[in-house]
Amino acid sequence: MDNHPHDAGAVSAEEQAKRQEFYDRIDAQSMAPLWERLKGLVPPEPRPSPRAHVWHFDQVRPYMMEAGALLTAEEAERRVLVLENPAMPGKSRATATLYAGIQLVLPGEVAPAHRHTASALRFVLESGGGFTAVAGEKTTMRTGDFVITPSWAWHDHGNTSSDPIIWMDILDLPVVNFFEGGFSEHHNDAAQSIGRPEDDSLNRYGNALLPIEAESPFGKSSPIFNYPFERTRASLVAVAAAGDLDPHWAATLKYSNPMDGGWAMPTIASWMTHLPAGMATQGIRSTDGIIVAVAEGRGVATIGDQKIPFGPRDIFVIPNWTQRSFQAESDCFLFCSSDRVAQEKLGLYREERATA
Ligand code: 1HN
Repeated sequence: MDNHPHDAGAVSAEEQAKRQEFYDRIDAQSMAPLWERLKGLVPPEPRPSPRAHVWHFDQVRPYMMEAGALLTAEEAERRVLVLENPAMPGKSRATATLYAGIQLVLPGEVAPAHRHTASALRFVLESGGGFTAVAGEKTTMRTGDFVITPSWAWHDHGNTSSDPIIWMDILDLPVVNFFEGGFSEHHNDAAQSIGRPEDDSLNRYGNALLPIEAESPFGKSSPIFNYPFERTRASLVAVAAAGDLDPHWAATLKYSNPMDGGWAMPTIASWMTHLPAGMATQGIRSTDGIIVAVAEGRGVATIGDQKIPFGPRDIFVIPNWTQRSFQAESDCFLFCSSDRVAQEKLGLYREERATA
């Protein structure tokens, strides 16, 4: 509450010293004066901790391969380089509320099975055909696929192809750890046993059909855990071809949970935006901090007063309550994730469109 209408006036040095002496005494009793803290506790508008930042894939990839030569996926448990927002060093966060990293699984490797209450998503950056197994079912991870590991689901990754697989991980760890409610455990076997055909859940839940007595196998998370890029891309191309381009959102479709029509995950919102070549969007800002991975295309993102040129597989951060707009040099497909779904559930989400 910075915009205080009442000016309390100046305080003499003597009064100030007296107050300070009081603050020091109550500090010893684990108490503090709210009037000294109020401004920081209730800012008039969001004050983002993260800053806009880009990791260019061409620069990141050699470090991934170097990590690949240093240790095996099994040794590392997960061979990941954390994408840490430069304004929040040591926090393992890309935005205020989301963890992000880049993971490498080399041919023949296994990232051993474990589970945790944190939810994870993968966005595949480069793949000749590695896979993940989730709760007894395998799915091949192809470039551009959006893959979910629901809370408390056993998961291991493998790569039986002859090429490395590289993907971006996003987890809700900062949220789970804020509540200090997290659990995790290791599986007895490196790779869990597979009990169903590949892509069984996509076939049952992913064609605008549901089992006649559908019960959500993953609780609040979508029963689909691979949303193939091929399908998402085709839908977006059709939406753009129909002329449905929002000035701020271009063509944007959210990944949804077919059980309830809401977001695919309970804590992380994900969507894909398509800008046909030449399109420039108008500014918009929203209270969610966003991580963007470029599935296809080249362009420039304007984030606050920063211009960030991007190309395929680059990853960048849009801080909360910071104006964003995009300019597409070629047809762009942008994968985006944020804490929007959590903010919506808590009644906190707001957005504001710039007037042209
Ligand atoms: C995790 O389980 C994975 O399963 C990736 O691939 C990154 C970062 C922190 C905690 C758990 C994975 C992770 C992670």
